[in-house]
Amino acid sequence: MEAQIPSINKKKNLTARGKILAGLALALVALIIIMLIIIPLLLNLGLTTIFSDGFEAGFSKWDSVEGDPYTTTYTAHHGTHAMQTTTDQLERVHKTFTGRPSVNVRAYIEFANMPRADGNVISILELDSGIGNQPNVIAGVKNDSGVLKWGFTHIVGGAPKFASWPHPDIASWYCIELRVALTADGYYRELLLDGRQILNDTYTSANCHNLDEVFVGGWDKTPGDSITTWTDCVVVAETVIGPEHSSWSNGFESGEMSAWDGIQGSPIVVSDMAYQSNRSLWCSTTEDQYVTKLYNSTMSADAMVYVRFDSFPPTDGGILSILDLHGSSDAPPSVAVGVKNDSGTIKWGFTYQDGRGKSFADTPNPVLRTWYSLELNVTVLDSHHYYAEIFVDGSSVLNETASYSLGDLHPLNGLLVGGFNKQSSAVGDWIDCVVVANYHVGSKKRG
Ligand SMILES: [Ca+2]
Ligand SMILES: [Ca+2]
Repeated sequence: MEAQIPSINKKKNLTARGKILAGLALALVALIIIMLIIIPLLLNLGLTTIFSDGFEAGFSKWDSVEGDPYTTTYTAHHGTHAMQTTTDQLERVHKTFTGRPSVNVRAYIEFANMPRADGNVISILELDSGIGNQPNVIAGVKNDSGVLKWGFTHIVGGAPKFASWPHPDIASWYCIELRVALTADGYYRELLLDGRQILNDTYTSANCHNLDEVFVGGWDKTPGDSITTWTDCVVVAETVIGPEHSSWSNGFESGEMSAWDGIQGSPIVVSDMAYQSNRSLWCSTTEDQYVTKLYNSTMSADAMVYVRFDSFPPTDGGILSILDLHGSSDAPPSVAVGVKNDSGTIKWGFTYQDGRGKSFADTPNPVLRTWYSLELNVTVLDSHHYYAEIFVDGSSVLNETASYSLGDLHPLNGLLVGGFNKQSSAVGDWIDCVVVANYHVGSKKRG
């Protein structure tokens, strides 16, 4: 009798195996059906990007090349190659795609030199319709009575137009984007820097057709005005593309400060204290002690550090600044973040702001000999307004929109880190894991 039990079990096992196989088959069919649904959806999502190229494989992705542009490893925004043009002639690459009513083209561009004389221009991006050449919008830079301006350098049947702010400069990568979209009676054109609009208008024009051509490079109408440019990271899409994420970081692990562009006072790299790995920067601020770094120009920057206090400002009203983000050559906006002794309570806050007084958060309150992640975001909103926000350990503790009236604001490209703007007797702090980026960094765990 007992011998039958295994055979019954065997039958049961076979039945169970059959059920499992049937289940697997059903799961497989379901998976295939799901994939058949999802893959076209994913392809549809991908349709917003029409074309992209970073010049890592010559000009193989482009339909045609005019003049003598070439790919170089001299500089690159991403990867190892960029396109170089040296233009007193037409030097550009061209691509045709399926026509659409609205198209954006974004590229990173760096100028070695600029239009030299009043009225001279250089063109860098073009979107147009191959049918009848309407619309035809070209973006670039003009020398306007000695002031360099981004704008629409040329338009068939219409006037060029330039943004009064902000101004391009040499030796910095710019994320410049041109958008053209058909309207009921013409088209809309827009110029964006780092994904932020700097110039736009609408243009009335009959006989407009879908946009189906893009040109990228350096060309202008001024003979003898030889201008070298580097272009990289071209994307053509149906929506706003914006900037690529980019960042720079330093944790003082080399033992010195050669990765930094400047040193003020005498901060030192120490090996007996670190948030991450073995070393950090010690700033014993009987004087201003800090390190400085220049990064690529951006309309929005985040700086994040880990900071640990050895001592706080001992007297009421005393301040210690730790981080500052600012424009080129200390241009506005300049925003500093640190701590203040407010009637015996230590508070995080803005220790300095162009166009705005100091302000501090009631909570949270820092304590001594604890590592904090401290992040500052500054975003230039327009020529006279910027936004600033402070994050401690990943949480927002204070934010303000500030108005600046003493001239124009600049895109950001400077960082200052350490112990400075001290308004009381000696205090000290350690700094580690510095990151400056064009996106929100957020606190990271000790690694
Ligand atoms: Ca590249
Ligand atoms: Ca370190």
